[in-house]
Amino acid sequence: MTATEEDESRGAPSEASVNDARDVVHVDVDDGGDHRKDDGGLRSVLDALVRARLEENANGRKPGGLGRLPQHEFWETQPVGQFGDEERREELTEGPIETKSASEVERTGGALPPGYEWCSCDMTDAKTQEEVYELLTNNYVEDDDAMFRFQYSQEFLKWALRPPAYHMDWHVGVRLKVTQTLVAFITGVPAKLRVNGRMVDLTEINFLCIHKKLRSKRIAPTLIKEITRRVNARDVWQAVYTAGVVLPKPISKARYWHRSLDIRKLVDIGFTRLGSGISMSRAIQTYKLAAKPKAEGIRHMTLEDVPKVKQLLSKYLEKFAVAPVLNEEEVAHWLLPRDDVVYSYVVEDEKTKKITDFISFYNLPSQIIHGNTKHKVLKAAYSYYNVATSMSLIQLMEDALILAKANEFDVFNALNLMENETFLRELKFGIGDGNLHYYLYNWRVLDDLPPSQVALVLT
Ligand code: MYA
Repeated sequence: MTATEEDESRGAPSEASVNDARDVVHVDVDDGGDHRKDDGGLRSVLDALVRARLEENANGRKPGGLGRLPQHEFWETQPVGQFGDEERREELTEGPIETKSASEVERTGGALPPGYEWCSCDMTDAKTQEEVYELLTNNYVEDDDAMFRFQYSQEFLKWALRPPAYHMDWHVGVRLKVTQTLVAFITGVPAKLRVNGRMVDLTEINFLCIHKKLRSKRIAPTLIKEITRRVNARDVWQAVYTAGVVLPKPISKARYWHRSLDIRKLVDIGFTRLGSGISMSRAIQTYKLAAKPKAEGIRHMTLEDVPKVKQLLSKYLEKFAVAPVLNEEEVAHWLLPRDDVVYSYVVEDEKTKKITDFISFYNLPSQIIHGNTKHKVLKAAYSYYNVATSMSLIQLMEDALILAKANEFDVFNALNLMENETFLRELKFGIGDGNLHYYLYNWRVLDDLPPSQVALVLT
């Protein structure tokens, strides 16, 4: 734990908790629509058998008997790094795992359960935005104890899903045919990534979500195959994504850290516990911050700053093995301040007019699932990209905390990516309880990367 007086903070909602239930559930999405039939429990019987076999294998009771059963029925069929690759490292090369041509791509989407159909979600349409918002608000990522669930705002979703050159057909939905209710979602946006010195044009995959009543029915692999098909159809063959769950096979494992800004509220809602013998007044004192940032000349980033910020950030990102490659248009999209979505500040040298430092964080609230009338939402700031050249990163990030507090955030979250380890303890962050794994699709990386070599923050 850190030098602060609190115990471990809860991690950001992680999807680990919601993926394990394998039992069959009746489908009833309150829509009056054409429902997929339950299979009378056959699936759970099969699952139990598979589990028993996996346990036997794991316990080594049948050495060499039936051979190894797949631990990941779907992921072991995909062009991704596999567990055990390290044992045949000599035979493998870094880069694409398979090569195909656009002519091999299927022209239509794969089969969905009867009664469901594919759609593309038009994120310029207010009704669609509302539907996506509703699906995610009720069904997206929760923490392991189901206390908090991410609550992306509609403005945030527009920002995250409509970067320059985005494709509407990469915003994939599944609807019930009869009622048109949106019940599942997955998205891709175009991006460029530098990976161990090579440029990769790819898609960033995010917002994989299946309605709670349709879980554990192997719909996720169908969604993933469909977005893969749509991305391949545009001649793009690689993807990057993050997840709390462990899948074949992470290229890196990062951890969330949390800096309390409103300790009273965080304790009230069960996000944080005070260490034994620590009084609230002492904790408040510990986390107290100045009312105003300390850096001279710090101000909001503006449109005119875009070329200079691009230069500063691109140069900084060269240090890392995995980093986004952004043009000016993308810098403007991702980093210009947007009300209640993304906050960005620059430090400008008065004499030279150079931009020397840069701060950014985004606003991702979580619903307090069993919240009371006093507290319904946890307002969390997430560290995005930060560059310090005229001061230490510690000094710069102290200003980030001050600015987040001034904007009424309750907590400031940061991953231990890039050079973040240099300020986390010093600025009284506490370690969270969940990992965030980084993955590449159809791109092999021979050696796992420490999070300090990863400079990609996905929203
Ligand atoms: S991460 C956020 C994920 N979302 C949530 O956690 C929201 C709440 N949970 C849900 O909505 C569901 O539980 C989900 C799974 C949808 C997650 N990434 O249908 P199933 C595998 C990848 O029976 P369900 C994000 O958005 C699982 O290991 N695979 O399961 C990035 C199993 O496969 P295998 C996952 O619980 C997404 C299979 O699915 C994940 O009903 C990146 C079971 O399917 C996960 N987070 O639904 C997606 N969770 O048997 C990959 C479970 O093999 C993109 N699974 O272990 C790949 C690149 C595609 C584009 C390529 C272009 C070239």
